[in-house]
Amino acid sequence: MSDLQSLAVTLDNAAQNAQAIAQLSHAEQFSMADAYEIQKRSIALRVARGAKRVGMKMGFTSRAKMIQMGLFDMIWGRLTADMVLEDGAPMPFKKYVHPRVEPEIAFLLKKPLIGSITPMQALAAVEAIAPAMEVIDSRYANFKFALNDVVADNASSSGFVTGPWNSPTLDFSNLGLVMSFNGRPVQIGSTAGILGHPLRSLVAAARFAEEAGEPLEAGWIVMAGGATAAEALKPGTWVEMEMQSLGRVAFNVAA
Ligand code: OOG
Ligand code: MG
Repeated sequence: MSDLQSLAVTLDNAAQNAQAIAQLSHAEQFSMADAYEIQKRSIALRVARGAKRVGMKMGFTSRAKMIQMGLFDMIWGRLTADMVLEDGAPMPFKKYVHPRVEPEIAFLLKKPLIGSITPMQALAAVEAIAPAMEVIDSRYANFKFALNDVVADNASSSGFVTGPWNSPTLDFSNLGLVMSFNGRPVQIGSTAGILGHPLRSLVAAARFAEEAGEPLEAGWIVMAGGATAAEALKPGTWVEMEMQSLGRVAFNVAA
């Protein structure tokens, strides 16, 4: 089998060139531990080029996402500064293979978190919460993958955008949300779709951080995971997500 480093390079190249590749698991056998090692190494290549680590994303934290992708275990990925999209700004479609968007909620941390913690301890580390959208873009052809493939591919991370930051003292357990394309609703849901309460996603993130030996740091953003299924993006689309009480976040898919 190819070594983990060469698989990391393959994925890093696919992401840089926006070129789909075949699922790694079709040609290689690798464990979930190997998959996270490939992810770690491929992000290290990005960081070596100057991309700063800015947080962590959770994946498959809702039934809607699990059912859409046919995978039923939580996963996580690493967020870097080059993935940040600006609220209301153009999103450069050409930099992606086949991007999709999903509504999420973002946590901004004011204290580090790691290990087995209670929801109360997780909340105490949150500076602010924001309505957010994640742009996912699998580096695999046809957006098809097994769990080890998608973990190696940094959980399809490619972009994220956060809206206004709000106090975490407001109850965000069940906030309605509507994601729309050019004013037409395409996904309707609630933050309760994320593990029944998005705070559980942050608790799980702290546990994953311990497994990886990489604490969640103050100043980092944690993306809680899609509350609904993801929608494919096309150029010429104004994408907006409004979340009850928290506000709205948007971007424009440029040609
Ligand atoms: C994998 C990433 C999942 C989420 O929010 O559930 C994810 C994918 O669906 O491509 O980002
Ligand atoms: Mg996501």
